[in-house]
Amino acid sequence: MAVEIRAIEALLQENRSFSPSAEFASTAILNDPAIYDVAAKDPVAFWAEAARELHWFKPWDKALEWKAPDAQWFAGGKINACYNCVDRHISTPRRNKAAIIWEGENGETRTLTYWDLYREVRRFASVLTEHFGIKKGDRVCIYMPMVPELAIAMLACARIGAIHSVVFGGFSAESLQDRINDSECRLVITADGGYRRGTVIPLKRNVDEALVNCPSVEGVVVVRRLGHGLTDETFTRMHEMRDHWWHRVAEDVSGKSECEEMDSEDMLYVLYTSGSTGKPKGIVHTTGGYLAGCYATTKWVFDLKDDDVYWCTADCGWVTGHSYTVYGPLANGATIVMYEGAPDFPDKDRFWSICEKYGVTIFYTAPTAIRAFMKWGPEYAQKHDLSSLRLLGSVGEPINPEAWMWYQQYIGEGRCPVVDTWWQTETGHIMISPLPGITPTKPGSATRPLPGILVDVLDEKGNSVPLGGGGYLVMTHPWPGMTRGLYGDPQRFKDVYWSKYPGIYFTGDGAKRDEDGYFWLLGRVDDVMNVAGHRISTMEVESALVDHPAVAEAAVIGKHHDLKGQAISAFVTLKGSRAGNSEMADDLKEHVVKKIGAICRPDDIIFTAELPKTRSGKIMRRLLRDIAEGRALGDTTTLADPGVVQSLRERYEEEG
Ligand code: 7RM
Repeated sequence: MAVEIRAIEALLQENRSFSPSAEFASTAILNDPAIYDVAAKDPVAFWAEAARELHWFKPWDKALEWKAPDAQWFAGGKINACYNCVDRHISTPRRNKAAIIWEGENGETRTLTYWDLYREVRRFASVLTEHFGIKKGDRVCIYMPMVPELAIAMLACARIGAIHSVVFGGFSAESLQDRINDSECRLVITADGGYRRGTVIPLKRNVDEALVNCPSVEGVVVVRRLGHGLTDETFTRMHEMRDHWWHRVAEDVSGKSECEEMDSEDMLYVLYTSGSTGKPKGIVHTTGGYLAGCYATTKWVFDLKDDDVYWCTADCGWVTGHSYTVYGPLANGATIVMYEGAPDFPDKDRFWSICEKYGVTIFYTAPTAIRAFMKWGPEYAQKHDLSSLRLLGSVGEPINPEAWMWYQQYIGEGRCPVVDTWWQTETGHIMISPLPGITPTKPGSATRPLPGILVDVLDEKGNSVPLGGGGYLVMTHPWPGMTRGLYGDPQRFKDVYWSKYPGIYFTGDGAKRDEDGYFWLLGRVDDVMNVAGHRISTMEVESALVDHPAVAEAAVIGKHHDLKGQAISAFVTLKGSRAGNSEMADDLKEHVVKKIGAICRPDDIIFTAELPKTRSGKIMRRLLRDIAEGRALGDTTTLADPGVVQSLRERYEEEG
């Protein structure tokens, strides 16, 4: 094994790039590099051609209407996302093809063909309209484990024109409450529970807690996921009138719901994501452009064909689950794999056992997972036959070259192209990524923007930085999946994304371009952390900490972590002259979990009498990062009291 690891190091030393194999390229959906130039000449016409592959009830009048920051793609066109993901396939031989292959954490499996999916979605859409009176434009919150009903619920909303707001099942009752209230959801769809690493996540109990203060919610639909014994008393107390079992309400509706003809610019969903202030942002996506972007990029980047078995490991609570578990692949009529649980349950080979069992051909996951696989060792993958795999993808954070090489060598067995895909909740779909049959890859680089996507790297003044240099990553031309705004907050939308450079979309990421024009992403330039691929704002965690009665002040930073990318470190000042101890630290960690959820639990808490601040009172997180990561301290001249960092550093080194 040592020999093989050294082989990876040697490969890295060579600093080489990998060109698509002739074999892969010859059968790839895209294999002519001319596509980049064709698209660059007329990006709007290029995207319009892609959008024409979808089913439109009525064609659009104009492909793009653009007055920054407001874009309208395919305005005047009539379309339905559910129709494109489900209905259109049942009049083709895909009718009997597996749409969803699902595996629960405890090993049970279910397969739904496109016909099955059609029937289930139609029935649940009837539940929404006939039983609950949900209409076009109403918001519906979905808080569920990764079970087929989650995708069914999303598609049923899309079918009738209701706007879904999926909240990741790992979020706490309070986070759920904030999100429900922000967009005033009328209905919540949940399950009695879900399984994660062998324990039950009490989703319904969290919903009950959240709904104590959600005046807009009229009803709750509950999927029975747990066994009967666990269900009724332990986790689920059904509130009469308000709560309904999914399987019961589905019995007394017609099941004949038809697709609503939506305007291309009608809202499809809202999805909350962390910003640099405490309040999460409701990212809005509309229908026609978003679906066209997801459809086309899924097909091009993953080279998706009819006989593929495609597995994106992202939970539907994140945008990756929206675009690349549900909308993109299903619009392509693909077979998708959906897995409920943890990658190391019951053992660390679970993902590879799933790949082998279902013959997965395309596998898409996050660097944080890849680094965990690396740490566990290649023997878990080597226990399984992974020869069905033909393409690997990565998303969520910068992938370090070692992890990239390890993924390519041990999972792809040197045979599979690796696509490192950069995009955001706000961009809706992949923006920077190789095309696997065309673009040579370099480990650690997302390579270049997709055809039809115009990207630049700017300096502080807005000048384009020449090749070889770094700066702020921006988009200089609208694209079909771009967010149309923040739910109910147009001003914040302008401030956050469109004010740094007028008319240009600011991503919040830093990037550098090498001499070949390849992009190397450098992470966020604002106060947003990336913990195991999840975006968490430092402010959100800080607010949770200062909410604790003993805390006076808190500063939170993301500190480098080999597996998770970043880990949360919190510097805390207690009220009065209290000194912190380990019980207090545990208490604070639990408090954060309760306020926002387990993914936000700080890894370490450092008690300090004072935080380093500028003279204007701004906490200098940059210095805290230097301390936490053991670097020489950067510029301290703007500090109000330079002594603070010195003593903090000494304390940190003692305790760390
Ligand atoms: C899809 C998703 C977005 C932020 C983004 C980046 C980081 C995502 C990559 C990446 C480097 C990548 N949406 N990011 N993908 N950084 N290389 N391939 O993750 O809204 O949750 O996060 O994630 O900082 O701005 S997200």
